Amino acid sequence: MNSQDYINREDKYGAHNYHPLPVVLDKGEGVFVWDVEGKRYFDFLSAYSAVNQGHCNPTIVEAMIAQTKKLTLTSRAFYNSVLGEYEEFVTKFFGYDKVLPMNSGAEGDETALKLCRKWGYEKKGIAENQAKIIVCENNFHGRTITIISMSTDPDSYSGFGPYTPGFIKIPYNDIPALAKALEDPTVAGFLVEPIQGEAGVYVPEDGYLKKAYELCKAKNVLFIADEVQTGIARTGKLLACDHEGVRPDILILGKALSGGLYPVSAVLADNDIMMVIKPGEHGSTFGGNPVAAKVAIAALSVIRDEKLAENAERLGKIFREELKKVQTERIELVRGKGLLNAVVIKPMNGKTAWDVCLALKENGLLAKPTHEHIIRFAPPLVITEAQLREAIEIITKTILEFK
Ligand code: IF1
Repeated sequence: MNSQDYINREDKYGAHNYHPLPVVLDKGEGVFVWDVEGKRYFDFLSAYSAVNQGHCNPTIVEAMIAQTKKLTLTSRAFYNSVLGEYEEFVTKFFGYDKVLPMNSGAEGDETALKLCRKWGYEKKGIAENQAKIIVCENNFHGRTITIISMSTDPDSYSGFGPYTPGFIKIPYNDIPALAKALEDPTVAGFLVEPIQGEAGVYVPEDGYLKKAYELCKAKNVLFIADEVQTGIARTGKLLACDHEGVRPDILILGKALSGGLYPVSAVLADNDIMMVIKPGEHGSTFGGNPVAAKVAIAALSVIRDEKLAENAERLGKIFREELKKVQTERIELVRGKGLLNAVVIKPMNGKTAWDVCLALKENGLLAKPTHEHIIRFAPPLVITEAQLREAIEIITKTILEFK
């Protein structure tokens, strides 16, 4: 079977809810992936920042195999010997009293929303069913009905109504709009991505998160950070909120929490918030299972031991500096933090970011367009400076092909 055969089979038997780049991957190691024909590529998507620790990271793989041979799932009807170890590890790692383990990022967001609403009723005293949560335009928090109810992207929400009420949508990176929305006393929380990923790696102004946090505090509103994509060293710090010294009241993590081996997500908060959820009120069959617990401990240990935040910070600067030097009207803008970056391409002669990504693939580098003319560049954080410079050469050469 060649690549086209694999693509045809997916096309025939799989739902058409994606439009992938035409490459069929078969193997991964570190910053590289190989297609079924054996061609090697730099992976500059990292499964949307889930494989920050590199493909098939041996430390995480070993931890997973060992636990898989011993005990994989008990459900939360019983205790298991690994969950407590993970709960202690992850809460100390991020500095919170408690964690609530889930699987996907969307489930993490859903958990945070439920937690926030319940806190609003029990602690803030909001009248029954009146709690509101402020969210930002162009957000991306996942695909469930409630989450798409927060979305302003018609591709995400159109045709899937009726929607969940209780959200106030304001522009991102807009402090006056937040201040105004916070005047409503039924507001329980403000949910925000420290950098908007899907919107095109949209980095807010310096000080935005700090100011937003302070405004929330003044109104007794929970500051909820969705760090599913930005967290776990991607932006050059453990959390993107760390850049501004902001400690979210509720922190949502996913993706790289497992290094891409397994769906693992988590919601972290202190006791006064987390303890409003009582037995039977929330959970999931797989959440906090022994394999996930061991995988997450290993994945976070790799981040710490291999100093991946520091590497992302240093190499991210080189990436942006080098691409800003490239003399071409094709590149409109380079932006990002750490190794979460975007290049805004000027569409010319009908060629879009998609065409550039196809050419990048031919030249041995995989990246994904977001919207018509933005390309996200986010390699695994284990990338070395030499590898990064080689990748920058491929990107530069490719963009210059589009004169
Ligand atoms: C897809 C985007 C990235 C997320 C944030 C929660 C979730 C995500 C901040 C939900 C998921 C994904 C999902 C992926 C594409 C992707 C994405 F382009 F759509 F926005 F990364 F940039 N919060 N992001 O970014 O996590 O339930 O998927 O585990 O194919 O939909 P999930």
